[in-house]
Amino acid sequence: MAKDTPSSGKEQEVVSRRAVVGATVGGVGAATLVGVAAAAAWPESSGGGGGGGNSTGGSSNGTDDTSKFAVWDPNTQPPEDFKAVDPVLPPAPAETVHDITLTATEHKGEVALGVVQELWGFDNKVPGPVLRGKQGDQFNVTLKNEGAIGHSVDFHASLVAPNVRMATIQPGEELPYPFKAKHHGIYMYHCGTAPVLHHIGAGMYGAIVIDPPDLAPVDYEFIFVQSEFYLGEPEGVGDYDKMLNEKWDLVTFNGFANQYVYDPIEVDLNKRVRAWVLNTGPTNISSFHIVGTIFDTVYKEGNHLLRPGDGNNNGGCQVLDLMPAQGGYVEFTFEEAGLYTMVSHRFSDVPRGAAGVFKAGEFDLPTDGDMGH
Ligand SMILES: [Cu+2]
Repeated sequence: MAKDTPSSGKEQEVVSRRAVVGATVGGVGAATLVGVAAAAAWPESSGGGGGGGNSTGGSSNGTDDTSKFAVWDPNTQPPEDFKAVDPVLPPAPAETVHDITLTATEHKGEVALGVVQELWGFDNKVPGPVLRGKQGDQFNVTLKNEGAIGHSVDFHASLVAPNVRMATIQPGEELPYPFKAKHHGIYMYHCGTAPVLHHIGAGMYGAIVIDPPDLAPVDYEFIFVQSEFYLGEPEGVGDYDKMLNEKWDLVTFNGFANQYVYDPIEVDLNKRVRAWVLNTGPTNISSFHIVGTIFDTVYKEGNHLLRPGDGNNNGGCQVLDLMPAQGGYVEFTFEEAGLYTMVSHRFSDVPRGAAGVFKAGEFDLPTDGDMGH
């Protein structure tokens, strides 16, 4: 189980990455990187305001009292020792049979600097643990409910009878969910208990990666799960009326607004990087883009759309577009030393937290903090 999660045993790696940032930029902190990497994209204020979210015009979230909701101030500065969730995706374990226990719980967690919500999740994580195997592997999942309300799990990577395997179980119960991963891809899993929108919106989702048989070796593999949050009261659960009305407050990669802006991902130049991306929604779209790069390889929903040598005459891709529950990967290299901002190019989501930074190679930070993007 533990070996299937990207966050296990990675603390040291995070620490060393952070140390390199400090050494390289002469102790310039995460707050400076926020300004340098995203100055033009950041609002002076608002963006995370209560009842803000997707402004589709006219629709009400059903309450006049938006003051009760938690609010994220996007100008909040991270502590110097801020550590992002490790985005490294470890390789699939050698075993072909994966015995996995997933525990459904409710817990308190921070989704943006200073914003704590009651989260419904798997293994006390939002997103839940990343699972990985190869095409043809057997997954013997056991769902345990250690929460206070009914939950369930729905693996999009499985071919099973929903009324049997995806049944809601009550607190204290458990349910076996065995399946064979017959089709490769990056799939969503989520709680399917009614109202599903509320359970997913409160955090009950995760990714399972089933490697294609011809997956080429790369220098770095990362995974980014995009999801949006609909802030409820401070330390309360996400607001269901906001979810129904598509008024999200935060858009995050791996469950925390701007975390890779505060704690950039370090890579060497001219190395091949693969970024797996899954959009778990529950409702928003994703338009994954990295400023200053072109993707030369794109895999989406079980299919290679672009790959060097496939006869495409050096075609390039700027965005991996993902509807809710879709996923794929892109590959690219950084050719010049610098800071490369990743975003969802649905740009109203950027001031809501859908941004991150890759720090490629060694360089001196500019002093005026303007990247012109
Ligand atoms: Cu649930």
